[in-house]
Amino acid sequence: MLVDCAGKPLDLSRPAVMGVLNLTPDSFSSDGLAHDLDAACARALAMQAAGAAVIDIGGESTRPGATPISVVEELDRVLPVIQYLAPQLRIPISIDSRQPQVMRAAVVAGAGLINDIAALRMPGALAVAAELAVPVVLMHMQGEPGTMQESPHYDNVVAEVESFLVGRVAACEQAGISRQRLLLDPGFGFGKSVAHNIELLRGLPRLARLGLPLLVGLSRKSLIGAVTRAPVTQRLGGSIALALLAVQRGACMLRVHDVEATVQALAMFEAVEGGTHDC
Ligand code: 7PM
Repeated sequence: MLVDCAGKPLDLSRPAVMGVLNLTPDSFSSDGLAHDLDAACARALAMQAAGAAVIDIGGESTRPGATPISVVEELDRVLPVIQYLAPQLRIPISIDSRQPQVMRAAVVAGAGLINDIAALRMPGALAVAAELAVPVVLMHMQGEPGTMQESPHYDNVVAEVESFLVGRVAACEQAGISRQRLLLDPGFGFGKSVAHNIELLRGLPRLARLGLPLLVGLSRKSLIGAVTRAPVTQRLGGSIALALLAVQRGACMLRVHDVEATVQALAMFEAVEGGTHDC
């Protein structure tokens, strides 16, 4: 399946990698890119060369406990990078934002995809996404980034994530956003305990049966730290394992920090499983 991202094609017929370019100064993956346009752009080009299908650019930290930033500050962080990078990349840029104003400015600046951890629940977001006519990732989150990890609760995490996503797909269709433009994401780590995350990964095939492409973000997440005790800088092995387990269960896009290693792991997965895997 080829999805058009504002003129740039995204091939979802086989598992694809979304490389994270984090422009928040405090994030565990920012790697000091926040204040260095050249370094940020070099990183994006390197991720493309390593086989990324999309570059995800975000300026708001959604780390548990993070303090919210203003729209102006978010725009200041992401717009220069998008403007500079979009003409140089052959792959699309996704804008990781909950704010409709940021979505619009980013797409005008050259982004081709919206990645929204709030699944277009901010006032005005549905209308803006409908108007921009680019693909949208709808992610599940219980609570708000600042407090979501304090006491996550579900009776059945897979069923509840599924019904939330089904509801957001309906809201999108009602707002004039066709299903063809939607990707779904269970939101690993967003208002979920370690047990919830593992249950959700086991239940991924059920979400895949909704018939829309599934994106997952498991790279470096605290789940790996909880199981292995590895600090955030040393979670590559766990991240690769979770990436392949997710693809095996129906994920068709992986949001990762380590593009080269993930692309290599996927190549081996496909060499063995190729053909049998339906994305
Ligand atoms: C602290 C906690 C810092 C979590 C950074 C993060 C996802 C996402 C993020 C995801 C989609 C990170 C996350 N995670 N967007 N944005 N899905 N669609 O690991 O899982 O970068 S932020």
